[in-house]
Amino acid sequence: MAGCQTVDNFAGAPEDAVALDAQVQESLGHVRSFVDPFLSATLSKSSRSVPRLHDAIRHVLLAPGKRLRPALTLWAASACGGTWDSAASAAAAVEMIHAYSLVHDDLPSMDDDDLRRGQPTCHRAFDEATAILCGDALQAFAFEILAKGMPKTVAGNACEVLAQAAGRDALVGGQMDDLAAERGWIEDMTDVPASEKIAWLERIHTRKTGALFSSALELGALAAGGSEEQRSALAAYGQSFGLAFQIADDLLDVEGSEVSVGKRVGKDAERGKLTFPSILGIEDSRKRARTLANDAASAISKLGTPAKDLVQLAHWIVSRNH
Ligand code: GRG
Repeated sequence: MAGCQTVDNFAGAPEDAVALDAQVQESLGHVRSFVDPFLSATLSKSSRSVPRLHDAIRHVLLAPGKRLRPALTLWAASACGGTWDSAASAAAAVEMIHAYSLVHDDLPSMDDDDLRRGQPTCHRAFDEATAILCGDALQAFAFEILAKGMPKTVAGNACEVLAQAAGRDALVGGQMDDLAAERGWIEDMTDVPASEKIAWLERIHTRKTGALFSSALELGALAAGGSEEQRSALAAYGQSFGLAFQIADDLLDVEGSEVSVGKRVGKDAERGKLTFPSILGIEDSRKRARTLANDAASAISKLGTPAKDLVQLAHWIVSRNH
């Protein structure tokens, strides 16, 4: 049963797990076939004057990731009645921010990982300095293509949305909080009640992971000229989706295999890190993830058939094994 665990991992979803997996894999395949050539062409158009940096950027950006964030952007654009072409630069920009964050997260001074997306991390394939610069370049590049590619009337707004999601109160701040907890730079949480630990964990993940997902949806809606109602439905979807994704990611670290996940697993427990399974246990974490996936799907039910891919993705995200 490639790509899925069991049907009861996503109770409430409309199809059975195998069919859902096949459908979502196919839909994500369409996104990849659209986004990867766009990313590749965008990189080729850019300066090749520094071959090592260019090679490092290609190594990380074109690696076989799931392309979840571009999918959210393109599917949000579709859900608002827009075209993929109008949202292409936004989809690429969000993937660039994501790729940079993975490169920096994998560095020896952060998570110190050797494997990412089934291949050597950037600092392993090249060297640490190159990996730092590769992340820096990707971050700047994201804003360049967003500013150039979005309709002029919304380009400034789009840059603000992405900057907030990538910045000190979101991605970077969430990463800082995560490091602070791991390295004992904050008060010991051992005797804190479970409900407070969960609230704290949700705050970190909303910043570290959720904000970029939400910005991906918001950018798709902006590119498509979505209405206020469509945008607020997508924002509610994004909030539940982000947490569902994170709980599923924590579960994969406990239950997944390195081969299927494409990165080292079991490291949260090794480091005594606070995670949803370590606080709630496996079964309750799974239940919470399923409830969040259902909440995400309900939030966009009023968008109808054009939002079908987003609904399926929410259910799939909590049943996947990679
Ligand atoms: C370095 C500023 C900075 C931030 C790093 C991305 C991140 C923040 C940390 C990565 C560690 C981690 C496992 C975070 C939780 C979830 C996550 C972002 C998983 C990877 O995303 P996927 O599953 O990956 O969408 P692919 O490779 O499929 O794109």
